[in-house]
Amino acid sequence: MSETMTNKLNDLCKKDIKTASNEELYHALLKLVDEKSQQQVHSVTGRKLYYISAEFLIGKLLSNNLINLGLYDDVKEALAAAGKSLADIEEQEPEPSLGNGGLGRLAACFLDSLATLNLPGDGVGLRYHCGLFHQNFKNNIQNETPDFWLTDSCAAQATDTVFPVSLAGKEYSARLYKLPVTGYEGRTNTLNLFDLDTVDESVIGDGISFDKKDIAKNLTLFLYPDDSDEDGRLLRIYQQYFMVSAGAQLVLEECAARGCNYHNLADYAAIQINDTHPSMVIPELIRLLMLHDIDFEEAVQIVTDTCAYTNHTILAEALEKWPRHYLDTVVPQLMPIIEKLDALAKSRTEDGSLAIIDQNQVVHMAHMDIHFSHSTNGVATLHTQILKESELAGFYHLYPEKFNNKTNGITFRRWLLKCNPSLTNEIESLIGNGFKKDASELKKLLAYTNDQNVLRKLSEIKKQNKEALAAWLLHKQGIKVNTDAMFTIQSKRLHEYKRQQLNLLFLIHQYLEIKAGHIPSVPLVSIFGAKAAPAYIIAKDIIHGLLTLSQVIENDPEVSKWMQLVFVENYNVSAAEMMIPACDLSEQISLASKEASGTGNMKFMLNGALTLGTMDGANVEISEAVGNDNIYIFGQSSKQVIHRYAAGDYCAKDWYEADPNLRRAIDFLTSEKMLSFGDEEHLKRLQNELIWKDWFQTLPDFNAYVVRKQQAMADYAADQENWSCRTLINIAQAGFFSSDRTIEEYDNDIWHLGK
Ligand code: 26Q
Repeated sequence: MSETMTNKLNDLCKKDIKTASNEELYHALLKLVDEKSQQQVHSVTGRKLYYISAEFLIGKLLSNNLINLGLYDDVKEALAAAGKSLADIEEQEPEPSLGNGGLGRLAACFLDSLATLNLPGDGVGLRYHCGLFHQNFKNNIQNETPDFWLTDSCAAQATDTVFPVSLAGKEYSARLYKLPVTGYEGRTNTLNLFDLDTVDESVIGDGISFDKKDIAKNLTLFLYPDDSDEDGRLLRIYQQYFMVSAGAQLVLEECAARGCNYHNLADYAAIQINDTHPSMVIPELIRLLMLHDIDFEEAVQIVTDTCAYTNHTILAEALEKWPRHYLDTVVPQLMPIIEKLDALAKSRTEDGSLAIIDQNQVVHMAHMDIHFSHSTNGVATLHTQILKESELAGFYHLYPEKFNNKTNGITFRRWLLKCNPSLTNEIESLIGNGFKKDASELKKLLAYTNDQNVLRKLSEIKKQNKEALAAWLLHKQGIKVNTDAMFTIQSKRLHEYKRQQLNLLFLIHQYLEIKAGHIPSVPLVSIFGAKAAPAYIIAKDIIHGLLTLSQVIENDPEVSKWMQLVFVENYNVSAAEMMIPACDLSEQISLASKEASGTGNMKFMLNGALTLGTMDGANVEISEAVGNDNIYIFGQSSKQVIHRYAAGDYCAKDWYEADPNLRRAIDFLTSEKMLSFGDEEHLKRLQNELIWKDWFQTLPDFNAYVVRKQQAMADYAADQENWSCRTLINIAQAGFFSSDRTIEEYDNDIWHLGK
């Protein structure tokens, strides 16, 4: 009842909400959420999950919490009656900057699903003051500035709980902050974030630079501080150990309070290690158990039974390995334990490649995880298969029973209910609201594939979402886009393996074709969102190439009526929520075998975009779910790619020379037109990279990509109703990709959580 809600909000505001400012209303709503969510906090019996992760990319929380707590409609109505808008109030909320990409967003979706499924599962991470950098563009180049997101109103609540953590022989105090995590008609869990009281934002200098040695002041300033020098790499180890030592102490304290005697820790706690960043929790827990008079052998068994590890990448350079002297410096107390674990690992196998400490005195974090946890999982069927067959084959032979797959998922509360209310309402009017708790019910939509009214409605909703995105782009970046065009979007971290550069080459090709008088079947608005790691030079060159081309197009009226290139500044969760519902064609064009899963692919599908993608990661499962007619697949298979790598004879230059279109596009990077807006050093370096290196085999997939994308454009132009029908099939088949399904699988196979 909105009248009761009006009274409630008047009370919380201590004034008539008609006269309250958006800021006052924001604080009132925070209190409302807090009260309601506290009612859903339950005590725990049996096993409780601790999901330890360097990232939790949670996004803004207010609307999401209102939806989960069943308050959204009443609040919206009460506000509307007072002439206020929830969207405006949401503007008051800073977006938490606690993550970077897929792994962090996955952790956030998992927390939502755990709470929704009434499972006891808390997050453990760090309270970064500035998190990931804020991105802006100047002269077509990415600049990084600190993101001071941490204001009083949004911060997780400080507690009196403090744990001692020893870093490089000095004692520090890790303070616990708690953030409630609401579930959709479920329970309230907690995201536990640790921080140091002495961290000082004023030490940040130019851009995001700071004194990397002053640990007391800098420890939790940034997520993934620049690690191009040794001090930066050491800082990452400081952060990781701080997180896991405090986390391990929290686990032990909570379990003891519930009656655990530590010998039976695995009956009270399940710990999920999200990639290798929290791997030191293994030796740290062993160390702490030994301080409680448990001998080494038993401690190893307890920890193995408690911990499980998720791998999110097969890129060798992302598998963390540290020179042992880094660990000697930062965590000397762990080294005797890591050495004993290494000896134990070596006693289990003759194969030196499975050692924790290798001959070069390098410590392999993933190896420690696999030996001393009871489960190792990949994040999509293909990814797990590649781990078993190649990347981790030696481990798979040693421990076949430990390996399992858990295909990623996304929470439909944020990625449908919250970000696409019109589509949600339409679905509800067709199949009822059961899909909100059981995503497999979306299949009921298949009954409407021939219903012209429904198909027309879907097109209308898409068009409205495109208008909304256009208005947002105009407001934020002063860019006007043509909403009659087809919208194609590639939004994800910038990385060579994800191949934003392939998209760039297509757009150059398209530009040159239009200049040559070949008019495309439909105007195209090509949208990007991506941050490049500050020290990743080629990634920044790719951004430069895209921004420069964008200007070339914009300044050419003959072309700009047919194509536009928009790069969204500072891509984050809020931007994604605007972009994804407006997308017609979802670009998932990584080099096959390299993208572990992808989760953006699932979000676009759920919101009625068709996928243009390679047979990589979860794209494979998406293509199986929707069938070949409802997805645009192109490019080499993972087998071909792996074969080409093994043969070691890939020569980009041969491809450059053999294909005139490709050559023309690559040459254009340093053309007069590009140089009139762009910088020669960046563009030349990018061009050379493509001709002489091209580690991620962009060139062999170029032609297939162009053909497939133009096919999609022609299909879109030819028959809107048929396109709409295919989007409906994608939505209907998206149920499998709910993180509720993923979490149920983790619980059944790995965690076995209590209540
Ligand atoms: C590596 C070395 C040293 C320090 C940091 C890192 C580092 C940092 C971040 C390594 C990896 C990451 C992030 C990885 C990530 O986001 N992976 C993505 O995880 C998603 C969820 O499983 C998958 O869907 C994506 O395919 C995968 O790329």
